[in-house]
Amino acid sequence: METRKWETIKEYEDILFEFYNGIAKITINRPRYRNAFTPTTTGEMSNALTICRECADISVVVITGAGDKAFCSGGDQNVKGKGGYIGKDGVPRLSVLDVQKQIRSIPKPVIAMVNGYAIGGGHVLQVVCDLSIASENAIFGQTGPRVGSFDAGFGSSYLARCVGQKKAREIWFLCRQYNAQEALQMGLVNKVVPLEQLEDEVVDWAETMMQHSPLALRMIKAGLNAELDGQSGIQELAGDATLLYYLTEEAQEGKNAFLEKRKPDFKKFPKFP
Ligand code: S0N
Repeated sequence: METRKWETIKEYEDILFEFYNGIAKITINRPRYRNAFTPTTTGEMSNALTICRECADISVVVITGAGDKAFCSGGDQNVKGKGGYIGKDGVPRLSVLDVQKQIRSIPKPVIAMVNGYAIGGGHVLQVVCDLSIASENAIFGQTGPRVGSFDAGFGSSYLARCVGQKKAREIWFLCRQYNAQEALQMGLVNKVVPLEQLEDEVVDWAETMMQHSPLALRMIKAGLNAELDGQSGIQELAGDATLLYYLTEEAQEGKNAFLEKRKPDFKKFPKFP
């Protein structure tokens, strides 16, 4: 196992947010509760993901949990109230949904580094990541129908895209737990490694992707999402197309002509077959 020096990007209460060689690592830091999340946790994750999106030095995002027992055990049942999870302001929220949307829409690869239990809303978190690498001790499953909750959004529909409709229904209806090898076989994760090799493996995958064209990775992510995400998915892909268009001389000609108060000359630009 390689020792690497992760630098703190920003201090938070419930998460660690660190940087190493182009990789940002968000660690849910509540091992006492198997890294269950509260509105504070999800609010901080949202904030960190916004920084990951904005910061050009960050190429890949890794999400994990502190310790060697859990990735995340979902919503903290101690603060579950009527209408959602009650934060310090006394307002019930389901704010992990915002985190899920950010993970899907950030135009950079997000890797779930699954280092133990990924259960309930914690399991959905690993499902929505672009790639999942698990340690041999990782355990996967949904508990919703047993504990009075469910995720009928990405946690069901995207899960079914990963493992198939029958298996997704089994996972939700029976609330069983699956070990890492079973998760690998059903397409829930990309790779399983011994716990002590987990971070090395994740960093290796991140560094491999960082050798590739960031725009190509961005477009592939947007394209894979667009097929599933309806109009919001198409909006992401279309936004990327607009970004690329703005980089062309053809788009510059329109803007320049307007500012120079002349007619644009678009005839000179090629019409590719
Ligand atoms: C993870 C499990 C299987 C680990 O078992 P293990 O190793 O035997 O440890 P325990 O002794 O059970 O736990 C150690 C201590 O940690 C506490 N703890 C564990 N999980 C939670 C939790 N989720 N909330 C609060 N505390 C937790 C234990 O209580 C224990 O504490 P002490 O020592 O004091 O006894 C096992 O722990 C387990 O099954 N955990 C519960 C998993 C669960 O049911 N999670 C909730 C599932 N539901 C959701 O996540 C909500 C869905 C959701 O996120 C969502 C969906 C759609 C829209 C919005 C939302 C949203 O909620 O925001």
